[in-house]
Amino acid sequence: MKSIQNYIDGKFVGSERQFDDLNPADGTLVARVHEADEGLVDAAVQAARKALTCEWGKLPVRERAARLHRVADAIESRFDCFVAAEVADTGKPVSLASRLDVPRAAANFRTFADLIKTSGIESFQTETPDGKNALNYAVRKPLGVVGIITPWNLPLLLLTWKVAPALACGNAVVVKPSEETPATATLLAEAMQDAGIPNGVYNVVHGFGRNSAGEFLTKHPDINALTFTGESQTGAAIMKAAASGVKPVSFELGGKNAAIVFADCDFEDTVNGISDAVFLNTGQVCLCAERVYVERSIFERFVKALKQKAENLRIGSPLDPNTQTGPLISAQHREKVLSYYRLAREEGATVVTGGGVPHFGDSLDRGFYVQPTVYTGLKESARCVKEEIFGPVCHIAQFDSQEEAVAMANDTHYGLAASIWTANLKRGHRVAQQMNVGITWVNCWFLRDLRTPFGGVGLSGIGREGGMHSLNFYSELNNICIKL
Ligand code: NAD
Ligand code: 6OH
Repeated sequence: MKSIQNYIDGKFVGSERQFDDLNPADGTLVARVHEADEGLVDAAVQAARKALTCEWGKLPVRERAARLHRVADAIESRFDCFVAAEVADTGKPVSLASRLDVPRAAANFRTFADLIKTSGIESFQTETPDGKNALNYAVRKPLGVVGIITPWNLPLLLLTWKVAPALACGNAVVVKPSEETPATATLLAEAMQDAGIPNGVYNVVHGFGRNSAGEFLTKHPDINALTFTGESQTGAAIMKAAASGVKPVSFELGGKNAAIVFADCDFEDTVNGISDAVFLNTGQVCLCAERVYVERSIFERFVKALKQKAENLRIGSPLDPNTQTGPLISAQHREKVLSYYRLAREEGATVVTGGGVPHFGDSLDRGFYVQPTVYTGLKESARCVKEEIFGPVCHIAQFDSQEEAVAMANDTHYGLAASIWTANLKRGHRVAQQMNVGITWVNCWFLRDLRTPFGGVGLSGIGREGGMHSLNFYSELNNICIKL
């Protein structure tokens, strides 16, 4: 049986306590995972502290950047291993892991390696009261040891989105991947070794949240900052842990994202775009649109077209290159999604399509699949319209005026992403600027430029990462004022 170990100070470390890593496509055992106890988490933090004062802390920036490019090379040279590990852990289609997750992991390292070499810092010539001058400039220093906690939906993509800028800024990290998807974090350790990243710079501890590696890491006094992607409630718990040491936090949390479709949109492109926005990764992307607002004159036509898209999605084995939709991550998450499918009916939804579990007649029936689902007819106050479901499901409502659409889209405690679909770009700009979110796409969705600010407002997070925003979070600036 395959086993997945912790990675501490350059060594793979086992532990007596182990837990199962299951394949969501058929419920089979992928590996036994070694859970880090408090002692191992402490060893990882201490290894990271030591690494800061050794070789890594002294490397010139260009050499640090070169090694991060080598991490990207190492990911690319192990491309098939990363894809296989991510597919087995998440159940996502092999086509998706190959085109999104693994290439993005390499791109994350390349982007921040290049950025740290080329980024400047502001300076000011300051007039002084005695009629002379002073020069102000800032220097960038690492934060220290960064604790990184990540979820299961895009495990390698989201982990490297934080590890890459943290290392580019000269920090050492301890990462705690989701208990559901531990494999690629440990595989990344091998890429780190190939790339000559010194021992202790990248450490992995496996385990759960409360009373396990996640909580031990967030409470550890020698962590200097915490960055987290996951549920809003978990963010609140981590914030409490960070409060006692007044540690900086960066949070990318949940969403209940809206898409607004105007009658003048390019109909076919929009149906394709919304289909992706609702169903990609079986709806398990924080950016997914679970609320779709469509202008009345095209409402019926749009609902029909999205129904057809949902029914034509090829659901099946993640290993089949033609599969478009895999299972949900776990039996527990499927129960959560199905509870919303039941609730939608109770709340008076019209089931346009789906709402249940598909049947395959083979081993996939033991997997955690649900049908892609579209609802209409719910009140805006319905729980299914208010709460994040995190499955392949959306509710479509109609609107008459732009103002009404904007008001409905913004009527949420979340505020991660929105998308606007219209041929009228003037309106696209106007509506986009009224969205109460961190990211708005016009005539596209999840189109990423890694230099742009990424994050959410309200329950969707704190802070922004991406480009300079990441460098600013993962470093401290020391402003130096020199009287001339
Ligand atoms: P989760 O919050 O349950 O778990 C995320 C991580 O936190 C896991 O590693 C888990 O072990 C750890 N954890 C849980 N409780 C903890 C605690 N008390 N202390 C320390 N660590 C703890 O999230 P999930 O179910 O893995 O992921 C799904 C959620 O993540 C959804 O809400 C989704 O919207 C959100 N998400 C947000 C973004 C974003 O960029 N905004 C991206 C991906 C996922
Ligand atoms: C959430 O599930 C997706 C987050 C995506 C990113 O953080 C990114 O950088 O693209």
